[in-house]
Amino acid sequence: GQLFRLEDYRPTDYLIPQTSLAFDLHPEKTIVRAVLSIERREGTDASQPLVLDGDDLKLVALSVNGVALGDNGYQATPERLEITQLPEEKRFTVEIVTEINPMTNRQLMGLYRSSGVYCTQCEAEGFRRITYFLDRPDVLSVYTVRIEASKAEAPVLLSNGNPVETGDLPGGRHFAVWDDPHPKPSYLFALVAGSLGHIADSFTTRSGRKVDLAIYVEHGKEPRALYAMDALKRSMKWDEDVFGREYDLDVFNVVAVSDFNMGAMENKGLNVFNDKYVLADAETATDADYAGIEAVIAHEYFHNWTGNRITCRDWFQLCLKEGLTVFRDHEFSADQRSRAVKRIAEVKTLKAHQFPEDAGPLAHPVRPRQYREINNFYTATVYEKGSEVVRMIRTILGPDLFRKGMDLYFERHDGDAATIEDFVRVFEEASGRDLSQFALWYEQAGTPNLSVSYDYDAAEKTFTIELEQSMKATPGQSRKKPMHIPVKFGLIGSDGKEIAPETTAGAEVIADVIHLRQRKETVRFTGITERPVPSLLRGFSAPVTLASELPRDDLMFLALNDSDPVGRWQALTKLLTGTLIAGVKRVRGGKMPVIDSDIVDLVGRITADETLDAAFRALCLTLPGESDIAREIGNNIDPDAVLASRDALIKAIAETHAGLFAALYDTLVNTGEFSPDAASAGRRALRNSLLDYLSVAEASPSRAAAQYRAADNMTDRAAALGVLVHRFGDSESAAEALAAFEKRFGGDPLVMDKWFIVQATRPGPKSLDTVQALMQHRLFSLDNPNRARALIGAFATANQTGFNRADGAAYRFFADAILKIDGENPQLAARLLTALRSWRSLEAGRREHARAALAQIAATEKLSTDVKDIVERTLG
Ligand code: BAL
Ligand code: ZN
Repeated sequence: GQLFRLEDYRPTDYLIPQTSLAFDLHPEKTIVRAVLSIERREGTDASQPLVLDGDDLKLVALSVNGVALGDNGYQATPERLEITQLPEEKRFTVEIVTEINPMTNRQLMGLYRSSGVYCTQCEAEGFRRITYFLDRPDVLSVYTVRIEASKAEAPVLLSNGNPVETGDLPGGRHFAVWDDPHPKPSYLFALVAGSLGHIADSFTTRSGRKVDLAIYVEHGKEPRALYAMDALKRSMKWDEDVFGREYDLDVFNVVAVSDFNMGAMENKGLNVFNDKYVLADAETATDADYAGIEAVIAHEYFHNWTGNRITCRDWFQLCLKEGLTVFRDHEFSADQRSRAVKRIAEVKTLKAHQFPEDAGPLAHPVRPRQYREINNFYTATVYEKGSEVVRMIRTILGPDLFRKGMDLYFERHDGDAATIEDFVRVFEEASGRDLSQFALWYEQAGTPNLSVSYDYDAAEKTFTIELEQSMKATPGQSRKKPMHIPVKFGLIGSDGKEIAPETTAGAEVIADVIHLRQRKETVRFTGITERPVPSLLRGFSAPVTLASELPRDDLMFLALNDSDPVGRWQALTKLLTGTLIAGVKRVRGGKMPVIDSDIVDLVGRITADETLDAAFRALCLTLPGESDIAREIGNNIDPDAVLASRDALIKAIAETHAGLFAALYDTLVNTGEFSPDAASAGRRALRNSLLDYLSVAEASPSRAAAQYRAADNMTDRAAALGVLVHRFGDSESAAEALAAFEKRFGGDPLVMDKWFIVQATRPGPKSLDTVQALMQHRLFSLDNPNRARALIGAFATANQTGFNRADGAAYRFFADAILKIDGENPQLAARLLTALRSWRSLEAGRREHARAALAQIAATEKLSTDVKDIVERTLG
């Protein structure tokens, strides 16, 4: 594949101010007539050809200013249309007719069919699979769209913007016309046509514009869209209240489809969703599903301003819209739920997905400087670390100057295709601060490590913190410059209260933030009358790893006393990780892990503390996962030893606290009707973590089997099933629950994904056989992204011992599956393949098996650009 580089950016010679599209929809032969008003840019003359992008297109007709072009006026291939015979005028019209086949489109890019519904996905470069176009985000156009289809097959006809006209046509066909007044790049184009049910509602914006809202779903699933609608209205209100952003069209439509590569897509006025992020009710969705729906509905809605009104100049700037919009959806969820619990969940996600990316062969800056396949850059780094960078800007500036900068961004760049430089500049201007060093966060890949040491001088009453930052080399970046790292901190006295120093000297300290800018800096606090316990990186104020020489007693103290819940959780996690890693070492030496009874006690104390949020206690009770432990170990990983160490600690905690846990389990039982609110979800989360411990203590599946039978909601049902399959997989109870689940939900593939996932993630080497058998299940299909992710994706990313079987059999199976998927859907195949990105940190035997599987993929002929790019970078 071709290498695209940021420094090669240059604007187009031609613009397309207006685009008129007419679709004549037929399953296997859809005709697209595109009328493009073209404008030649100042300084370009008619000898400069107009070169349009295509992908797998068939040109049917081409004319310029109404006159058909002869063969010598253009050159067309499926990938490119070059028009050389052009008029002298500055403005002219090009009319292009293409023929496409939605039925055979299994890449799910461009126009395709999902369960009989026509739908589109154009980001990043799918529009060129519909018609020839300047398919890049800096070409903004006003679209009018006419859709014609069989009325029986597609009674619903939707596109971007506002509805203009509908009518019947001869032959059982009908049409609709949509007009979107807001200039937009082609990646935001959307069309949906099919037989769908819907729910309708409305929202009145603060300036009084009444917006009709609708969510379209498969017939019969309408009630399952009600929560998404509620989340949408809350999002619209929140963006007005918190960012001053109002919606700008008469309608806002959301459509749920069952075949979708991404979570959802923010097309202007017509968001298309993976049905996983729309459909929910107590019977079929877990609390995590509800939270996911709320977040994704909000995310796509928020893109209307951060992404659509202000878009990206080029795809290198992807984080301009994605990092910012993730930050906005995080803040929304924090306001709707528990802020602390939400923040801890974000930190867990970042560490689980982004840190390994930053530490491995696929590491890239938040704003990459080069790519071969842009689809491979919709990553945790661009999204999650991109959001952390925006959060740090707010931490550095404070909320008021941050809002002032955002207001300036919207005011100055509305209607623009902007860059990261534009974004950083508005905050510099709003605050008068110099953010040039801070901007390195966009340029340098890798996770900075902070080494911290402390010194208390009782005679001088001074407390000194020494901070040193370092960063490992990443692909293409061997030497790194020091970064501007905002370290939020507190000094805690023995009474648990914050100590306010008299003076500070050394590194800049503003309020409760240390601004680390040099490689090594010292902060000296005076007037400190007792040795304080420092809490560093409160709220996880920067995406860094922290190597602190804090003694164990201080960590214990912080886990119980830090006023920052994130700080408490970080201290506890540090203690747990330390003891778990010590256990792994012993297991590998053929010994039993030594149980640290202080830590076991600590977990009990936090669990029993009724003053704490149930959701927070559930987070504390959930030990670092196997992949978290592996990541902290860093190299020479033996996943079996990791599992053994973790299970030993779970058993010790479970047996020590069985009485407390059993009593708490009973008091947390659901009473009354199911509600997905955060407090109720928190109680369920705590009760379900207790279920796992109690089942281990009781060494019996009975409690989980009883919970499974009694459950009146999916959260409790799925949790019970998880315990049965993961802890007692060979038992009658597990088999019965699996059969009952299949009987109850076998008609609903989306719900059955949970059934695939729970089996794919059963620890141990036998799970490979299970996964292979499930590939033959009547509901399974490698062709559907949700199914493939549920079985293959969950197995590869969430089953450390099963996937990393010592004999390498699972890697070989995985490589075969990736190659099969690549034949249909390269984007999906490439994404799944990233599961092998940390192969170099495995112990030698597994490492060699993983390398061989990657090499087998790399040696295959006819790989997609997507998979080729990932496999080559992964092998390095
Ligand atoms: N723009 C792709 C899907 C999303 O991030 O919203
Ligand atoms: Zn997004």
